[in-house]
Amino acid sequence: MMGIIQKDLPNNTDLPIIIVGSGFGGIGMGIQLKKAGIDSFIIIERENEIGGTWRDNTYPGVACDVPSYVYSFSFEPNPNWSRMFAEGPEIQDYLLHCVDKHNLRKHMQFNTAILKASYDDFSGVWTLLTDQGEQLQARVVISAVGGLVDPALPNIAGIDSYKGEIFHTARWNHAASLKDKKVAVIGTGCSAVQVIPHIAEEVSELTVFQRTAAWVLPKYDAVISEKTKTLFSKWPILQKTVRGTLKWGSEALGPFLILDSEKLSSVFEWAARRNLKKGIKNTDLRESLTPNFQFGCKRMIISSDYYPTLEKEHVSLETSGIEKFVKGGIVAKDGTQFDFDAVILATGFDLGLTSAPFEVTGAAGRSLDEAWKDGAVAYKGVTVSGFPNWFSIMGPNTGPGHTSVIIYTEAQINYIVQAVQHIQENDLKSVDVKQAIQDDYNEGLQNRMQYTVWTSGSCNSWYLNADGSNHALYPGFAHEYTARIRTFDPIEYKVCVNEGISDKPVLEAVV
Ligand code: N01
Repeated sequence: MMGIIQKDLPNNTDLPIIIVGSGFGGIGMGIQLKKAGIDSFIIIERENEIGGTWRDNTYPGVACDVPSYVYSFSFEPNPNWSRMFAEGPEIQDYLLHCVDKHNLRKHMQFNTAILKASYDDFSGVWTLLTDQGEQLQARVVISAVGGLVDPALPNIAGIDSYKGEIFHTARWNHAASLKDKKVAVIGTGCSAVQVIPHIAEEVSELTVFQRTAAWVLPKYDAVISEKTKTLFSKWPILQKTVRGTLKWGSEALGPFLILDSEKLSSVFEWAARRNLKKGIKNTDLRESLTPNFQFGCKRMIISSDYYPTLEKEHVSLETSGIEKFVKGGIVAKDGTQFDFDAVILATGFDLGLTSAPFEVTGAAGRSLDEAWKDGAVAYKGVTVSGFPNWFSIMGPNTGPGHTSVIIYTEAQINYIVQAVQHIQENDLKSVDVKQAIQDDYNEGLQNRMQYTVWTSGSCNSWYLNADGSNHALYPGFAHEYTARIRTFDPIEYKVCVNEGISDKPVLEAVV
């Protein structure tokens, strides 16, 4: 050990853990910290309520496209899901229930956005500057800001000149009535496919602007009977079995959705073509809706009402592309001008998984943006070398292409709890993943990535960076990822004891 000046520092228990974000990640983290007997944490939330995605996405038809029994915490099962694929408000209620049950509200600080976080090499303390002008200090920071949060607004000429209603699906304007209005939807991703059938029921005309046709599978949704709910309440093991079956079922289908194999992809392509044929009778329309990329390259979509809606008389599909917005509507690339009362942007999100959530400065004054200039990397998606005691939930390369993201989130939470326990029990100043360990992990991961359908070059998607690399998804099975992240191993970390303020930066004062 070298160069330690004995000065009094607050011990670890005096320094709170700061969790940024109160969506699934932040809430799950709070619950598991409490279960581990750790109560000294604050959850900082920029909005005025918890819920993240499920607070923000309130568009008509919003629902989960992963079965609820597996899109929920295994440690907080809900026997009362009303349907197989719960709708948005029910998922938000579930999260509110989790917060109340575990008394998390007393840990929350709402209406506070973090602007900057910086690490002090000497004290090993993170300082977070908020938009309220506060400076919060923490030994450990857990970034749970989510990946699909900030709406991506399209860069279309003249968009500011349009004078009608215009809003994004994730910022639905409930004050704007669409009843008997001429409405456009731009985009045909998961959000669009959910919203289109719902608004089609009330608008007078609906025009859907499609840039890329998507593969759509039928949605096998079902209402859950009261008898089933009672059974699950009385015998939680039954619900656990259903969760396990869903989880292992999706794992079995994983290779068909992950690997760059035309043979494997053709199985789902066949099912999606069948769904298209069944849903769309008009052959020209069917042709326009036939995708030209390998199944799985973009996130698959499930819906049983999207295609039938497109065949309704007052609904049309526009595929010639958008030239520009004008005051009264949109001019398509083929010159056709459309007048609209309202335009709905279902244009997706700026991916937050692979960029710094705000200005983050780690050890030796290096910024996270600098560390990630060639693409976001982390060890197991959670820790980043040179950013001691900084943990991410849903960080780089942790998204699934075939199953519930909550399985991955829970595994990360469990790993972070162990790391925090290790820091607290050993009164450590910091743990910082070794660069070589992180590099090895990511080299292996990116090697595997070349065999995935996501980087096959057959499509463009939000999974990919501008250079075509994928820093969003995990190129493997969920059970394999969760096994890899099951145990926090301090040997993989540079560990620094908390003996006072070091006269050397933490990175040098390693034991
Ligand atoms: O966004 P997207 P999303 N001009 O990026 C089009 C999750 N999710 O909000 O394909 C014209 O998928 C774009 O066209 P193209 C889920 O993980 C989950 O629908 O790029 N069109 C595309 O059609 C999902 O993957 C649930 O050519 C433009 C669409 O807009 C993720 O969120 C529900 C355009 C964007 O599709 C994102 O889904 C909803 C432009 N300038 C979402 N810019 C669940 O049920 C973009 N597009 C859990």
